[in-house]
Amino acid sequence: MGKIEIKVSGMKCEHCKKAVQKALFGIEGVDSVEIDLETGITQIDTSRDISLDEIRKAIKEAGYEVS
Ligand SMILES: [Cu+2]
Repeated sequence: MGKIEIKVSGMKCEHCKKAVQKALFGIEGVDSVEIDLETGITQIDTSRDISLDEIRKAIKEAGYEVS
């Protein structure tokens, strides 16, 4: 349905990437997550309207920032 692109900062390794993925999949309606570790560019496919605030909060709780 929807596509959201954000930039996540603070990821340094595969472990960080997995933590961000896990945080995003914890949000209802997140169908797929593609993360480029080098740039932090994160593409999210969603099956409902998810606010940027909701995404920002989940990522912050995992210990990273949306820039
Ligand atoms: Cu890491």
